[in-house]
Amino acid sequence: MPKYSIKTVASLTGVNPTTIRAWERRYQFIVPSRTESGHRLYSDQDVEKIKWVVDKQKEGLTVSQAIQQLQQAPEPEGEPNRLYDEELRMGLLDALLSFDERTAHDLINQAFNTFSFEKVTKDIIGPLLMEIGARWEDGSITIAHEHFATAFLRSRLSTLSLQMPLNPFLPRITCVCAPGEMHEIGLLFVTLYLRQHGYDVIFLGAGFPKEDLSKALHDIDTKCLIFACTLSEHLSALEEAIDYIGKDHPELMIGTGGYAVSSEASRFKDTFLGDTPEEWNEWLSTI
Ligand code: B12
Repeated sequence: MPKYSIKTVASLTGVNPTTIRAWERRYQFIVPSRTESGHRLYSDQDVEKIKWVVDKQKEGLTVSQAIQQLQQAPEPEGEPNRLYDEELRMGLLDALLSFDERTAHDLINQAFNTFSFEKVTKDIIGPLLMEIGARWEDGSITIAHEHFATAFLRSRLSTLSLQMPLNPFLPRITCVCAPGEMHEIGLLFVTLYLRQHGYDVIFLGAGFPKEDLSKALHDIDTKCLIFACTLSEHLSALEEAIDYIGKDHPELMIGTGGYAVSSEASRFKDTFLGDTPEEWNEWLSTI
């Protein structure tokens, strides 16, 4: 829980406030919360991270080397973290279902501060959205709650890739939902996974008619098009789109994925990327 002012952090770590602010701006390895009046508030984890950098500097590492090591450090296993991610997930769900955007920002900052991108998407955001789906289905929440939650998560997830460096030797990929498909968060997870691995990705989001997509692809210099489909009722439209675009862009590699495709994997055996990052990597290596 955020509780220390920058002055207190400076005295706890021996790093002066100007340097702490500079490290935040340059490396984004800590994202403090804010008080009502906008003052920074830091958590115990933030203080531990700054102390880690100071110790590594004493061992002769530069600040950026120390922070890189910190971000690559494996997630500490065991009970404290599982409880902490559960606490964060429940807190974030409550905040989103009570339309409390400020608390939701604080909690998702803490999540990205404490855990890797993979863990936050897999163990916090994914299950949270499943819970929202179940509550919508049993009528305990409205579609307005679902829209508020997804709009918030979509905007926070989209900003993540700003920090992800591009590998110019990798092909550009275009990601879009199947025609008629509006579930785009799963595809956004995949897009962030690709960007984290250096791919330049054009994210087109919710589905639209195949004719418009095919026309636009003449303006997008891309080697690969990846479709997402969550609802089985959109699978026929997806097959038509793959056929239509395949004829108009014979050089384009087309991939598919998502809940509905995964449930009928044999029907999409020529294009299905698989269900796990390992299977995605194998498919990507064939582009
Ligand atoms: C958010 C949401 C919405 C939002 C979507 C907003 C947005 N911008 O994305 C809105 C409000 C628009 C919506 C609308 C509808 N929804 Co809805 N929705 C959901 C909800 C709550 C979360 C979906 C989500 O983001 N999950 C999190 C992501 C990360 O999980 P995921 O999509 O499965 O993705 C994972 C994998 O599948 C995979 N993956 C996903 N995409 C891809 C792509 C590739 C290429 C690859 C390799 C992998 C991959 O990786 C991801 C990470 O593991 C689900 C509940 C649920 N159980 O999922 C219901 C749910 C999917 N919706 C449902 C329904 C019925 C609808 C509506 C028909 C409701 C209505 N009557 O209006 C409409 C249909 C709209 C349309 N035309 O598509 C049902 C579907 C039931 C079914 N038939 O299967 C669900 C299951 C709710 C429920 N419990 O009944 N929905």
